[in-house]
Amino acid sequence: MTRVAEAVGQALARAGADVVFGVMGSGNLSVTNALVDAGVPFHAARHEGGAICMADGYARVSGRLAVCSVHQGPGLTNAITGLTEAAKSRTPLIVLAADTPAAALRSNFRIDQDALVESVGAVAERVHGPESALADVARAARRAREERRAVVLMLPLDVQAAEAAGEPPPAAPALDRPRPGADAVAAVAALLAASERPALIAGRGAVLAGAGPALRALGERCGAVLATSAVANGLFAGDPYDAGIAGGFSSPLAAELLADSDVVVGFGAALNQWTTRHGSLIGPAARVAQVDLDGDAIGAHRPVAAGVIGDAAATAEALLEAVPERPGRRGPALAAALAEGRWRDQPYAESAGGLDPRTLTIALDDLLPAARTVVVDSGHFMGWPSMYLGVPDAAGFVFPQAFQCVGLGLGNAIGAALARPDRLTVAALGDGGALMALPELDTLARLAPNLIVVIYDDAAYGAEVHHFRPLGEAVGLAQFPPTDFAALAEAAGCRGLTVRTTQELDGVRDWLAAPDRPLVVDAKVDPDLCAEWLEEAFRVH
Ligand SMILES: Cc1ncc(C[n+]2csc(CCOP(=O)(O)OP(=O)(O)O)c2C)c(N)n1
Repeated sequence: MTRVAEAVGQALARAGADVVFGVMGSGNLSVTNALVDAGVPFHAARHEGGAICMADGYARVSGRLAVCSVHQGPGLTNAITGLTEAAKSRTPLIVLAADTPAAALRSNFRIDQDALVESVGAVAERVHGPESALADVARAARRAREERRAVVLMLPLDVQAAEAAGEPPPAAPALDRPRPGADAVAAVAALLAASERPALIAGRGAVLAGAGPALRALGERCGAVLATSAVANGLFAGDPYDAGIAGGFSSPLAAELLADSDVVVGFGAALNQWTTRHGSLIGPAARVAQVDLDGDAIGAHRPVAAGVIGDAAATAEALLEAVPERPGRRGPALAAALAEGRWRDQPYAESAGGLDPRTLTIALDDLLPAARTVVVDSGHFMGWPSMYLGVPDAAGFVFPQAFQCVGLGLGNAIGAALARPDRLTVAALGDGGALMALPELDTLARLAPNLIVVIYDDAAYGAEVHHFRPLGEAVGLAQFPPTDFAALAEAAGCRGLTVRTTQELDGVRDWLAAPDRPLVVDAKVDPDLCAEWLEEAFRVH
């Protein structure tokens, strides 16, 4: 007899599940075994909070469907923080969550799982019964993919144990993204056709749509500078008119170019406070247009002169047909300025109070192979890797910041490393975020030899220290004695290296020559150096 649990695992494999991360419990072992038997690789995390982040990072980098498998009740609650990030970032993924039987009213494990996951923006789906099970799986997979949602598929224990029945639903046709309306495209085309200094800003929607090539061509057509929100960093890598990240991490030249633009068009970008530096990167006379699949996103943060509901790639292609060839603001002088206008080209006064994080990051940028995936946790430090480490493309940058949550970086990095084992994965963490993800040092040692963790270790929740100290507030509660991350790493089976000077990065060079185990670099950075972007963000906090 085939039970529903097995049939669900098999159906999910057929629906395109590429990988499964999880923590085993009695409620999810059978379905996960079925996935593995159907050829889907399984990777064990040590905490569900790690497993969901691994699935998120894997999906972001591979563009394929990742699954996270958890036990009912506490297995799911442990995954909720990472699930919130995935849901807010619109990562297409599936959480397979066991659930208590409807009649088990007194089960210790019982919670309202549907309400819980819906409250954080994920989609609650359910295997309702043996007859509907295969259709339920197909619907969950389709919603994850087509709607770009984090879907939680509930698997009640009694339904799992029942005998499988029912036929697979007929194969669904592939769907094209909605084509933009002709009038809306014409309105944006008219703005670009009249623009002297256009800028195109791409966000995560553009990355998910694969809009990079069409946007590069559109930029060329109308003579625009190209920029991305932080989360889409890398989308225009190598383009001579790529100004890099728009927002707090913008280089001085990028900020100047963006603020001086007469037309700004966002593609799958919210144009929120972060991307516009609280509005200051969009000049008062600039005309703004926004392209988004979600009508609610258009004009949400700033009034727009034109809006298009449509896929970023399809709309960029439609605009290419409608916009005449123009020089816009492009020319050799601008290309030359951009080539020398990166953050690492800016002079700075080296910090006197310990390792300068800029010097550290520039040295790493030189040392580490260019074929890399950079994954950044949240905290004060997060500007350094985003601003000073180059990335080869959008898949080479993972920025799980939609929930502004500390501690998601390590799990995302392990998932990213499994998605792209051909590239070196660089996990940039703060000491606070590293300690929140500590159980996954064990997973790191088991699964991801080609991964370097760089801990910007200021022995503090630096973001809080730098926020409150200037206000005269005591910050001792956010400061800690030193942590020996190298020893923790070695104990978990990784290599550990403590770095106080750039000379000590020789240990990284040695490791790169023979990366047998992942390397954890504990970089003891100057705790008193406050990043300019953070100072500025706090001024308007
Ligand atoms: C889960 C979570 N807890 C608390 C916070 C508040 N918070 C924001 S930044 C930060 C400090 C993070 O410290 P660390 O990882 O060491 O990075 P640093 O700021 O020192 O560079 C904290 C606690 C948060 N954003 N997320």
